[in-house]
Amino acid sequence: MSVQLREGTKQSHTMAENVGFIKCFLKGVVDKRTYSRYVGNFYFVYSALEEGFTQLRQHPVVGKLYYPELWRKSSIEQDLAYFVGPNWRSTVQPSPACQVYVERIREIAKNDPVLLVAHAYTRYIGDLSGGQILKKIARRAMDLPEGEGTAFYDFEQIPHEGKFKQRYRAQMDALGLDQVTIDRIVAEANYAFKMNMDLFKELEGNWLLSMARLTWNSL
Ligand code: VER
Repeated sequence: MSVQLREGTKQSHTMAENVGFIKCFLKGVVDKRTYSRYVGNFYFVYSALEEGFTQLRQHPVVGKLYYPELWRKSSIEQDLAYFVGPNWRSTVQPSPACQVYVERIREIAKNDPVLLVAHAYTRYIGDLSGGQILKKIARRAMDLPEGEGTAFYDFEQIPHEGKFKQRYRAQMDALGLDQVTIDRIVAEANYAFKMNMDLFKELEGNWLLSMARLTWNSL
């Protein structure tokens, strides 16, 4: 199943990398305001995902991928306290695309739990793969002091990201799922990529607005 997931989402991955916000981010163009919206939305996404895995830790399939060392909710809390301030809980809100994403995670956790595997794969394996590059870019782009605002990218309980990914893939392959279920998981992973792209596209609008504001202010 791990190979089918990788092959079956290749095109989505390329599309996600090509959304304007991500392209700018990769070039080191991102402001703190837009970035705090980006991590703010992920706070709600990971909260829903991690709540789902907690509720389903005894589930015969989903329970086999119960790895709290991957969880991002508390790292994102630290980053939001840095970017937004100590009262971030009263100001950070999920965007419309984020609400759709969170609703989907909650719905499948309740009615079709096996599909949660697709969501864990899309986010956590992605985080483990691109995380260190993105951390460097974020630090440089926003001129962040050492150890501030980048907890999202640090997996303190996972010393060897590559080895962990191998273990995770082996565990996915050992779930013993039939082809119909695997196909449904691959389709859900593509939907997860799409929902990520929708989040990024919303931010693109915000980013353009911030740039226009900056230009206007400097005239
Ligand atoms: Fe990707 N990714 N990624 N990625 N990624 C890799 C593997 C991988 C990279 C780099 C890499 C996303 O964006 C990026 C995902 C998921 C996602 C490398 C390996 C960069 C530079 C970017 C740009 C930001 C996004 C947005 C997502 C998901 C929303 C997964 C699931 C995987 C694992 C593929 C596998 O091996 O199965 C260098």
